[in-house]
Amino acid sequence: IRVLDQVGSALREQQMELYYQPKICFRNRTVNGFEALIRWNHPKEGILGPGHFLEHIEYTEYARTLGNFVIREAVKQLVEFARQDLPYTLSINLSPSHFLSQQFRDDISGALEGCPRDIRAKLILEILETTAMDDTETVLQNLKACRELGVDISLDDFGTGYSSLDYFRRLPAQEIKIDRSFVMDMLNDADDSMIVSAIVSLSKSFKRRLVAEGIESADVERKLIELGCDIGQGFFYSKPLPLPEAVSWASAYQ
Ligand code: G
Ligand code: G
Ligand code: NA
Ligand code: MN
Repeated sequence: IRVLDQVGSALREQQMELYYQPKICFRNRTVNGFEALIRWNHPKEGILGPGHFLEHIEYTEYARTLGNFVIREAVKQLVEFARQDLPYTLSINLSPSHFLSQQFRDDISGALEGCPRDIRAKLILEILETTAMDDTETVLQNLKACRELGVDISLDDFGTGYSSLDYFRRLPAQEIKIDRSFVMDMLNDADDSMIVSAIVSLSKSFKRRLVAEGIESADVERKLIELGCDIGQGFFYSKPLPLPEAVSWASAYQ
């Protein structure tokens, strides 16, 4: 309860901030965009990651408050990228309880009101594979609403949720993000490596863009490129950074 109250006041006092982790397009060797990750710039504790507060606000009104903050920040940033002629996409994470709520559609369409379609097309919503499988009717409606707005859907932590292939093919998701647990150890663990290969095949068969997260070495990167993965993300490139640093990192990348 204390954490809850603190998160509420942190949002009001603008202590929440997005950090940006670059995503690399393997084909062009360019920065495709960033994943925005929430940080709490705590006046006493310093920078706190989501592990310190996220689970405490899930299923409370603050999940929605935080979600709306993140959506609006991301849209603001995409407008700024467009103004500077920067072609970057921006991926955001949404909490399951917010995404699964009735209010979600109004929240996302409200945040995108007046936003040109080419800018909306740069926004990617990361939905946990497990969330996408929940309460299918609302999920499908909300996913459809996002697609009508021109926003892309990414299935995050893919491989951890046991999706049925039949359900998977009906999900309007343009991107799959292989869970980092499979990527990090894929050169040492034959099972992980086979799971990554299977997900690569699946993404190709269904023509979904494939992102690998948790890349920590050149060897893993090389293997993923060889397998045919599209986009990479991980500490090998950069950790999540405050916006100005992320933008300079990206403009220096080549
Ligand atoms: O950034 P970090 O590795 O600490 O993130 C830990 C977890 O928190 C990740 O699973 C990530 O998806 C989640 N997360 C990060 N930012 C956000 C956010 O803005 N909203 C939600 N709901 N989850 C987030
Ligand atoms: O679950 P999700 O994909 O949203 O998690 C994203 C989080 O994963 C980021 O907040 C980041 O801190 C963490 N992360 C990003 N790259 C790496 C990596 O290469 N290795 C590890 N261990 N964690 C990473
Ligand atoms: Na994510
Ligand atoms: Mn993930």
